[in-house]
Amino acid sequence: MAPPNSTLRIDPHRFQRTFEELAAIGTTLDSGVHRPAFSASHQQARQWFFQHAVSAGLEVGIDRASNHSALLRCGSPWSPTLLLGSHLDSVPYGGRFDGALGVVAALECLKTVSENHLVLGTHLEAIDFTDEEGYFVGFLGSMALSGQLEAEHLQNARGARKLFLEKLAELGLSEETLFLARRDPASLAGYLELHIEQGRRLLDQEVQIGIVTTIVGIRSFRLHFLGRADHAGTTPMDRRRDAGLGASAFALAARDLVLRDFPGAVVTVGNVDYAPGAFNVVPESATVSLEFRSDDPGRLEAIESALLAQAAAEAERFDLQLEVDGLDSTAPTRLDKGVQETIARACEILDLTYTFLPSGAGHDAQIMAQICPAGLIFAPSADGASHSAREFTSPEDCRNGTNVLLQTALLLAEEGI
Ligand code: HGY
Ligand code: MN
Ligand code: MN
Repeated sequence: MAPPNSTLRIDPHRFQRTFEELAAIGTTLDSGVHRPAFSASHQQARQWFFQHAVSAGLEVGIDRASNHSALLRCGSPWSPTLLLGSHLDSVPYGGRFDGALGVVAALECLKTVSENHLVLGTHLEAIDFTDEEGYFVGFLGSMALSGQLEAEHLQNARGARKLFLEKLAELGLSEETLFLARRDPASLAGYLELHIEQGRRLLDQEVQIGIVTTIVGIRSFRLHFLGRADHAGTTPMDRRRDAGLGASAFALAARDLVLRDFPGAVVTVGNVDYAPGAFNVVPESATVSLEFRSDDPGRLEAIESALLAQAAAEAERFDLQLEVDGLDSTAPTRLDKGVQETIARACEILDLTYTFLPSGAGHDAQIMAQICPAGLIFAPSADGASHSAREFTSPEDCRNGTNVLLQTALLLAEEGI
């Protein structure tokens, strides 16, 4: 017998209107978005989220880590809450689907359940997590809500710590309040997230939905190559201590090392900051933003050791000092099997093709999976593009993904996890 409410579907036109409204906030000329955490455009998007939720008759709330939520009480007062979420912050000059799809889809699910007056075994909460992209601290909001945030994460903020504290203060928050955002895991029935794949496997396999099995582990460091400022014209090439050469040699060597010794893992030098940064001064220092990922904890350790040894070797080669700051470290995570199977059932109800696959991108789902059953649903990305204005997912794929989120939520809310 078909589960109750298995014929329920979202309103695709309302979804699309809502999505386009959000995409206009912080939009860039090439139809990307620029909404780094705590920026004016990010705050504007969060206010939009609240206004939209209130006008849909939903309760709204902000926790002490500035996670923004819309709540639909549709269970008995003591029912647990099923979280449907993602994030409204973006990478600098990113795409309009990363994170936003999941938040708009969650809102649409709550509206659909509300207007059909369903009574479920759980409440439903659409949540927008703070700083998922780690502009300051990676997965800040979900780390705080899940009780995993520690003082050292804040000390090692990837973005400038002073600016981070100022942004918190502007919101009436502080480092201390962040820890008060912790939720009792017993109050949560689970966590579901719809997200764009940000790769091209669904596209290449011509499959409509991805069901994520594991999420990659991520580590990041800041490497300081320290040399000596000298005159660019009068300092012979063999008498320089050029920090820029150490950084550049490291970036190339890191790529070769991972390709050769850790196939399938990835390493990225996302930024190098030279100082003093003038045409006519040999760089005194070069600060490297290093990040690497693997779905295997043991390999992450091995990659870290190999890369830091490589950095030390390049520093020695160019007669430089090396200082290493450890920043983020997120473990590879397996997602709940039962939730994966429920997502598959939702796809079958909707007659959508699906496949199980790992995620090379990090997600709040891997943080929430530490305290409750979590599931992650992928919608296809055109050309696999993401973290760029080229990001695109068709209205049909957005609609399919949101209906899978809705049907999965209904199955979990009615049958428990
Ligand atoms: O970097 C990531 O994988 C994600 O977009 N935060
Ligand atoms: Mn992202
Ligand atoms: Mn994302």
